[in-house]
Amino acid sequence: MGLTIAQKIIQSHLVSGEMTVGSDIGLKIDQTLTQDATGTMAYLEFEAMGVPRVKTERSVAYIDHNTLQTGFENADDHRFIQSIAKKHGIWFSRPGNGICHQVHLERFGIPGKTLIGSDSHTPTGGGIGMLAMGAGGMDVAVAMGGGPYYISMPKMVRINLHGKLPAWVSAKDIILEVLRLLSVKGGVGKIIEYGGDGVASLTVPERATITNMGAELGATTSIFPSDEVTRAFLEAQGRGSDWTELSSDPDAVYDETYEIDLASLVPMAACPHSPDNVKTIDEIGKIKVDQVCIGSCTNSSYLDLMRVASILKGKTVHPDVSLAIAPGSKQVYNMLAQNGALADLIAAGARILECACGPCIGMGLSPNSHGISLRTFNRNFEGRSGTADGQVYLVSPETAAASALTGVLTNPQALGEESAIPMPEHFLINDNMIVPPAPAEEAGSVEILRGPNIKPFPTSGPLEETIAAKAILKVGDNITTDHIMPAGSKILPYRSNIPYMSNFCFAVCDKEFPERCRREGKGIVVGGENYGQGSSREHAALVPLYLGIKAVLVKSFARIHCANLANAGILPLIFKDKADYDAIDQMDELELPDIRGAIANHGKVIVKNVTKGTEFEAEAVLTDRQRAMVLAGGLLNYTRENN
Ligand code: MIC
Ligand code: SF4
Repeated sequence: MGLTIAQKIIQSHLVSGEMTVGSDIGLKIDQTLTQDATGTMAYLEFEAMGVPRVKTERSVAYIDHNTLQTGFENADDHRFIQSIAKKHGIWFSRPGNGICHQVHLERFGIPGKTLIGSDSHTPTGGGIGMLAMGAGGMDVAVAMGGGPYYISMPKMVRINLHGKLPAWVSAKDIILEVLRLLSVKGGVGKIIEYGGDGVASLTVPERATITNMGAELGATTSIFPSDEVTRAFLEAQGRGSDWTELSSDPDAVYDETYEIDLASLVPMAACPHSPDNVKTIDEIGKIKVDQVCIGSCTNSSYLDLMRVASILKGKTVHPDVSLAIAPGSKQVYNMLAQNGALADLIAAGARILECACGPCIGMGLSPNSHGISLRTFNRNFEGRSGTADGQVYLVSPETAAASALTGVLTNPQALGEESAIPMPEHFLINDNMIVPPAPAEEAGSVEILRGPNIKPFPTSGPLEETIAAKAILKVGDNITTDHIMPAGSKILPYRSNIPYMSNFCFAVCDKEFPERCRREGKGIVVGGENYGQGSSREHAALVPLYLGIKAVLVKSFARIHCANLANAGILPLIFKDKADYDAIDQMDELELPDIRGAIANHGKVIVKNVTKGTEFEAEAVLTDRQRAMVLAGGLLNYTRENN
């Protein structure tokens, strides 16, 4: 039987398990990446493992999230990461060099290789045919130490793209169409592979926009073939020798197949507050716009910003609109500066931000009260922009730029003829902001620089015989990691300070939650479908652990968050019968008798609702390895016990 692209990469990296859907597989990891908001914790965990040098082919530490530096905290963490990188064999991308996913695609990604990153948008690398997955910091630490990365073997989904996009419709509109079709949970447990004759018409940055936002489908990853377009991109990056061809076998078998006619697509937007709340621009109508933000790892490539510059050239941003633009990398920024496009953006009135995540993660540029913000980003979860009642619409760079000029949501197809933006034959290559690690023989003398913001991470003990705790919080469907552990400029600087962060846990849903946990000393969180969607931040598990959360009982989980809970030693459980969710009220007394025995022996997980006098069954969402991990009290304890 023929293989899909992903199955070929999995087969060549398989360390354990079998390639049958749902089985636990271990994969050899060739490359890792971290960013600073998850990196400090990941490197503290890496240090705790006691491995002197990374064992991957390439590991890169990026600084791109926490660049506001409103106090000493971020700068201290950056110095910590830089010194760790130097000592342990990791390349260091300095602040200002760009967003991890954009820079990794430009400078390090290689078709056919495996990559895990402590950021959920790591699948961006699928744009050049990498098997690139988001993971929790602990999993990245283990991979840096040479350990495999474990996932359950995903289903294979094929999306065939046919024909060519019409003028003014772009890659963002393709992925918004996929989100409309499949929803934010439609990709869970699946790898999305793109094929069909339309693929050849898409450049690598366009493909990367699509694989990037596959994270919003909940997919394990998304991937494009590696073809002549990929070769031309790598050659233009001076890395032609990294290219290999990669395609699926003609008789490859997919679990699901979808067809999209590119020519029939129109400009679209994801309306507040979910990336799958997709409507056409014309359906939404000419709503008044207060702010436009262009950038993020989804849409900040050279081609994206050249398109924006060509729309804004010689014009002025509408007086009621604030337009901010963050180029994705120093390479992009520098090229725009050299060819004059930057001058066009500045002249039009754009507020140019540094090459970083910026407003995408609420680091500045929060919209006004009730403000409508059009963003070329990938997430519009409630409150993520930093303004609780901000209304964020996710759009293409073309729609964003057109609307910035008119002051109302505008279909860019109204702009007339679209000018051609050619893919450069040579990108500007200058890696002077990427610091290589110290040679192994000098590593011993590198001092690790630790600031006072770094506090020890919480540890957990072995799983108790019986868990008895209240349903300390009950939430609904699609709870995101931004609900569980918000980011933004006030909280993000404290990613290495779990005690401080705990004051904000679930703040979006219930401000009393941290206080209640402290009073009760322990608790069980109850939730609906797709619990933990969004970010890979393991803080959404470590902070609840610190607050005494013993188990999370929901209808279904998002992949990375579920793994992060197990890594932290918190028990992830799903209702066997989803109707049992309705019968639990917040603060009901719950009991999981002999839970240790049930986890160890694959026994029935019984949940007693002591308050209501009822009882029902739940299931642990754990592989055999994760069972051992939870019994030991998390991945670090498990690794220590098994070394
Ligand atoms: C995000 O887009 O939510 C982030 C910030 O990049 C996160 C990582 C983090 O929380 O640090 C992600 O996507 O994994
Ligand atoms: Fe950064 Fe936003 Fe991309 Fe996350 S989604 S990596 S915050 S640009």
